Amino acid sequence: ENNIVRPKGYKVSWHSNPEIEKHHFGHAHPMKPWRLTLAKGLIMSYGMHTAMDTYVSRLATREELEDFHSEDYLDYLKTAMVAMPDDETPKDYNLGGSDCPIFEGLFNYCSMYAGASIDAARKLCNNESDIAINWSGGLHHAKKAEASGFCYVNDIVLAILQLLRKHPRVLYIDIDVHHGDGVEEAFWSTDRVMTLSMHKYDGLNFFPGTGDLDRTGPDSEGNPGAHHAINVPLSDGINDEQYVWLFKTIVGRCVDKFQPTAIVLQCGADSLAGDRLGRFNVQVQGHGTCVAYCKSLNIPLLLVGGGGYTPRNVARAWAHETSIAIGCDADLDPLIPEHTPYREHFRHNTLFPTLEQILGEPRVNRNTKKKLDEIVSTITEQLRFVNA
Ligand code: V1P
Ligand code: CA
Ligand code: ZN
Repeated sequence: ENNIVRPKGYKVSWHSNPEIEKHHFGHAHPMKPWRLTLAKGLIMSYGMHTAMDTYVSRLATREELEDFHSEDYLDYLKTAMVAMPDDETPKDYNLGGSDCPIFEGLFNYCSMYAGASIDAARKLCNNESDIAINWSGGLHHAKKAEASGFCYVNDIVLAILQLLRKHPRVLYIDIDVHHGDGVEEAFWSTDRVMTLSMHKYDGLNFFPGTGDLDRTGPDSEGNPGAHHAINVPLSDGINDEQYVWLFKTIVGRCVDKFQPTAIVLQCGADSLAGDRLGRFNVQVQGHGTCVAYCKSLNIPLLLVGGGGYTPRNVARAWAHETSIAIGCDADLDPLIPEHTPYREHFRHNTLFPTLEQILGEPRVNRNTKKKLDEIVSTITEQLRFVNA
């Protein structure tokens, strides 16, 4: 066994439930809750569970879900399976299509990942944790009364609403390869939440089609939400060096200007090289450096999951990021432990495969230095309008 020691005077809470992992979106669907089983196996084979406060996720209550979602949408979500015969595909609330299928146990699945994010947020509010982790959450596309992009209930919005009970200002950061549109929309008109998403952007050619650089908040100048939405549109093939430089530069400036009292980091692992739906060349190290940077700010931190469609890479990233949260990353043997469940899934038996091992041939990098500099200077200008 690796001897992972609990950090002194530093508390990490880990919220999970094996029930969540058993749900199936359907065989051709890229979202596999089973990736959470793979991640948990890796986290536990390194012994990291002994260095955290672990909690079994519970179902969010109806009242908690109604903090954001409409009553009619929740009613429909709860009864969809019973009401709809198999041969009928309802399109109400964007449910039942190929992206957001209705499957067995859907409402329990949604209520449970939401319950975990709400509990995690409460741990931070009570000062019972410094970092709280829910890898089953991070479902950033869900709207008040609409499912979207594999997301039905927006656990991030619900968690931020909890944080806002205690915290004057919350910074939301989203490193999923997709635009965090649902969270951005929910807090569009407030200056108490700043949303920052980095994502692949190519107009309507890449889901969800929003998140251009000039989407910064409500246009009307009197609206408090003006300038509080930050979007970093990227092209295919961005590498660790560029991604980490952008992340530290932009997050650093946001923290200076906005002075958040809590941070929520959505760690979507579809920004990693080799992802089934992603387009970037980011590696486990670069993805993890974003988490390490947020931790270094010493502000209460909520880590949630999100996308991630190549399960072995999702598990590697979230296990590595759990170790960063605990502060034991330097103690992990990069060679995956012999007794790890499903070890055969981790080809090359390492936490940190090289780009060549992941891809054979890396994706062409379409992000020029000039474009990235332009993004940083535009956002720096935008932040001149932001005060704590
Ligand atoms: O592109 C679309 C829609 C379907 N068209 C009408 C437009 N959907 C995407 C959804 C991606 C959702 C990402 C979620 C997250 O940000 C957070 C959990 O990671 C989509 C894609 C794609 N390549 O973009 N759906 C599917 N692929 C899909 C493929 C097979 C079966 C079902 C869905
Ligand atoms: Ca994103
Ligand atoms: Zn995504």
